[in-house]
Amino acid sequence: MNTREFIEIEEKYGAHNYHPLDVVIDRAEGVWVYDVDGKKYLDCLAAYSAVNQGHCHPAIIKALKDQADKVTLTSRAFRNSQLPMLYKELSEMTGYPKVLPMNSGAEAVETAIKAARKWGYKIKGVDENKAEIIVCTNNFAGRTVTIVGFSTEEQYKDGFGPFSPGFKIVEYGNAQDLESAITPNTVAFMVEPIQGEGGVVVPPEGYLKKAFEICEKNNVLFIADEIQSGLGRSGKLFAFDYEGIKPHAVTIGKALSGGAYPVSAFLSNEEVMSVFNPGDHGSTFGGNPLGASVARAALKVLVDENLIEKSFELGNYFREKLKAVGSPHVKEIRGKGLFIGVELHQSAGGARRFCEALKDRGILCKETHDNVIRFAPPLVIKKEEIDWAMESIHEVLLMDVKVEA
Ligand code: IF1
Repeated sequence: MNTREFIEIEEKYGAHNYHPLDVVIDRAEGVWVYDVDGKKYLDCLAAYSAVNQGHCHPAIIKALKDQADKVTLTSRAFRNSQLPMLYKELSEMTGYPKVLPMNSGAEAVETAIKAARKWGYKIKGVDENKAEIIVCTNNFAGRTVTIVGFSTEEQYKDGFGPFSPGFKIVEYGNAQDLESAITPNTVAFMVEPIQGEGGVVVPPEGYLKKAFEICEKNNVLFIADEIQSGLGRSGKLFAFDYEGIKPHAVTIGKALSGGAYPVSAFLSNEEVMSVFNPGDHGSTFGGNPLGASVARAALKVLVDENLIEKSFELGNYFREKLKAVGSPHVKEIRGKGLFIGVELHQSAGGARRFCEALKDRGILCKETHDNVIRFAPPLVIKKEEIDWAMESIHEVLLMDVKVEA
């Protein structure tokens, strides 16, 4: 079957909750994906930073296959030989002494919300059911009803109410706004150190540090949502590392498994994690040996292949090349490491058509918030592959540009 035939079947039977590009991917390796017609594309989305290690990384796939032949799921009613080793390796790598494993990013975020609220009641002394959590404009933290309830994107909320109470929204990047929103009932401030879906928005320098200080001063948990920005994407282990802070808690996911299996986690300190007693919280697949084995391999690849440093260096290189195009369509080039957003002027006619044009040239990107093209390839990308892509990106960013006679 060809692309068109696959699309017809997908459109016929599938819910229309996405509007994907018309490319039907059949296999992938490293930074390259191949469609059913045999066409080859450079993947500049990396499954929203879930395949930082590159598609089908051999070491990760080997871990998946080897563990699949041993045991895949024990439930948490019993223990298994992979989870304690993931806990240890993750704790040593991140400096967080306690780990709670889940599957999707949203589940890690829901875990963070429950931990913050219970910490508020049991340790901070907030009155029962009065806990407030502060989040930011243009946040994206997942698709559960509670999480979309504090989104500022109307489409993510439309038709899904009623929503969970206890959330306040402040302007991203505005520390004063945060300080003004804090009350004695505030238990946490949850923030993406770099907003992904919000358009790869890097907050003003010093914002995260100031926000952390405000949280410390008010006995409020600072929770960093690093599900997309973390694990090397930003050129550091965590994007908050650029500000030299250590959040009280962190949510991770996506690249934690290198895209081979859903694995996420909530990381924190002994005090916060102490609020969870047996039976309080959990998940059928959370902490399963197959996911744990895959996550261990994925973290090892990040370190062994020096992908965090590569993201830092090649991200700077990529952004410099994008700036050098000097396209009048481009309003701003943002990002850190290989987490890059190119915001276009309204007059450019929207980012989607640029992504379509790039697809026709063998490069897969995703627009976000209408006018931003996101470039976030796997961190294993080579300099020469960026150079190859830049030839087409250069052309596309200058399309319809009237050259002065
Ligand atoms: C979709 C967006 C990105 C995330 C952050 C938590 C989660 C995500 C910072 C939840 C997930 C995914 C969800 C996916 C597309 C993608 C996305 F466009 F939706 F917003 F990356 F920007 N925190 N982001 O980015 O993790 O439950 O999905 O594992 O829903 O379309 P999840």
